Amino acid sequence: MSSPSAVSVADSAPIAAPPGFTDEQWDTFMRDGFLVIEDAISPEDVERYLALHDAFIQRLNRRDPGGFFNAENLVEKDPAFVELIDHPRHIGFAYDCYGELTKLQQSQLMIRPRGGWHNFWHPDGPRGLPYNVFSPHLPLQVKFGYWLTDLPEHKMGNFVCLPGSHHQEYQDFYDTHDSVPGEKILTCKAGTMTLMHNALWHRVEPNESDMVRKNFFLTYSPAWITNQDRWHSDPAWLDTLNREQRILMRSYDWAYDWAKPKADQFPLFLDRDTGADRDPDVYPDHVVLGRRKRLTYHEKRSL
Ligand SMILES: O=C(O)CCC(=O)C(=O)O
Repeated sequence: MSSPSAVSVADSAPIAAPPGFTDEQWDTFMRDGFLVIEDAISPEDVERYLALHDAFIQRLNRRDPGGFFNAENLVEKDPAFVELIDHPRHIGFAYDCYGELTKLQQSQLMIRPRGGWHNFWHPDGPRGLPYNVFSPHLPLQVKFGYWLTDLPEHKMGNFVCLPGSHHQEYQDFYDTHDSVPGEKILTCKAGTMTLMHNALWHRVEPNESDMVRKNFFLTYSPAWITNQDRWHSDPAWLDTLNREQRILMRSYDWAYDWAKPKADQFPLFLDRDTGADRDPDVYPDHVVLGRRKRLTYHEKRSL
């Protein structure tokens, strides 16, 4: 668990949403269900994250120290990872999808060493009644990959996906490790960031190399989708976070707050272009901020 500081961070004024998708990136993401952004993480940050990643692993008393490892709710487990909740290199992309109800749904740290467990083809999200039934176009989860080690070749525990497969509910290769025509085996340099649509079919290559694959995954969703890695966050830990981080963790006492957060949760961000906390001319003035719908980036694009 975390070691929360006793310091409570006072709320600062709302800030403008950091940059997100370019129109071209959005088109690629929606077409392929996947987006690769090279050099998104500076070499200094890659080095810093790797040191934190290694230190985190070393502190654990792992039963299988040579095997696959996945830590969940990473951001609450070590104060060093708190910055990942709302880091400006990716949070604007999540905000473009989920706007004022954006939530960090899962944060993970992974290692994939030689011979470690690696998963079968699958999409993410619910199986029996997938998100696609209700949301055949827009993702209800977006998973950001922070790649901290070079993956120059195949068979290094690479992430593999079938671009464009996020509209196909049934695949014969489900729950197999089969190689399929059209698959993309991610090779990339450390410092690459990827975005994945939840419904994209993906699997993991075996690692037959001596390089240990190290990465973070951060998954965002609307607040009203169930969390993947926690029930609630520790209130003392929440008190150490900045305003945006605290909102993004979406830790509420009242169940319906995940659908209708209380007034103090708005705005999450101001409009990045206008600085406004609300959309103009859509409601009469008496409608208060927390009860207003605000357009997301993709809605504005299709106006
Ligand atoms: O580790 C990976 O590359 C992918 C993991 C995965 O399949 C998932 O997060 O759903």
